[in-house]
Parts: sequence; structure tokens; C-alpha cells
Amino acid sequence: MKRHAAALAVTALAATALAGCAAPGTEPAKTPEVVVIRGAVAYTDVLRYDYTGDGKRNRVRFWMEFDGHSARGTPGTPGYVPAGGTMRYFLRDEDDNTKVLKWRQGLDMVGAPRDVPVPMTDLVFEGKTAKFEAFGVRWTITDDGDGYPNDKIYVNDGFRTVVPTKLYAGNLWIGPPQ
Ligand SMILES: [Ca+2]
Ligand SMILES: [Ca+2]
Repeated sequence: MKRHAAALAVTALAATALAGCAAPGTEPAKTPEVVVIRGAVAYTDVLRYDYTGDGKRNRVRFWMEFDGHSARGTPGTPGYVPAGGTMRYFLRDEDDNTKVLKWRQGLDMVGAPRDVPVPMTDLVFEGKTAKFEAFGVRWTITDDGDGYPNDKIYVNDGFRTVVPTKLYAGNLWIGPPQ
């Protein structure tokens, strides 16, 4: 009889513990959090280039900037916003941190428009990775921690996946808006 009482007590304790664990689950279901890809990274080291034409070579670097988000809301309902965003290339003067919008021939951005937003299409997020298409190629970008050192950018042109783009500065963030 005593043993039975003890067993009941244990059962009661377990039930209490379970109830405690279950409590958060009784809250109303949350809508999925919006996830974003934000930030800019330098994909060249500092180059010396006299874009001003005054004979003094400036310190410049090429950057890529991303600004995209996952879908908001439920498809077919008011306020729904599909996943989307833009990316752009730009050249930055590393001495005064300003964008360089005009320069003479000599530097190439692989044919990309200068500081013009290009749409990301087919944008999907998988954890800390974003995949999309822009400039006619597939991009796979992973944010792996603070800063840029472990962040990865892969580009697939339909024939092959190029090794991760070497990054030199900046940061990419994938996750809830910060
Ligand atoms: Ca100059
Ligand atoms: Ca990062």
C-alpha cells in the first residue's frame, strides 16, 4: 500500500512536470518569422586606382550588396508579400567610404551595372542560407557568423558551380531582421 502511494506521488510529480513543459505550446500558433538577407561584402582586396584622374591613385574596392526577404503573410490573403529583393555591385573609395559612381575605363565589374539594383528571383531561405537567381546565375549564400570570414557565396552559371567567392570585408546577415 505504501509503495502504491509513492508511485502515485511520482506519477503526480511527472504530470506536473509535463504540464509545465506543455504550457508554452498552449499559446496561439505564431506566423512564421520573416527572414532577410542583408549586408554588403567586398569581393576584391584594395585596388589602387585613380578614378578621379588627378594623378593620385585612390584606394578602392569592389562590393556586392544584398537586400532580400522571405514571404510575408499567407498566399491569397490581403497583405501577402512574396519573397523578393535586390542585389547590386558597387565600387567604394575605402579612404572616405563613399561609393564611386563614375570612373574611366580600366576597371571591370564583370559586365554588371554600377550600383543598380537587380531583382533576386526564386528567392528561398533554408536556415542561414539564401538561394536565388540574379544576373542570370544561381546564387547560394550562407551567413556563418559575425562578420564575413566564414560567410560563403557560391555562383552557378548553369554549367558549373564556381568555388566560393573570396571575401575581404563587410558582413552578410541571414535571419530575422536586425
Ligand atoms: Ca585620384
Ligand atoms: Ca556573417
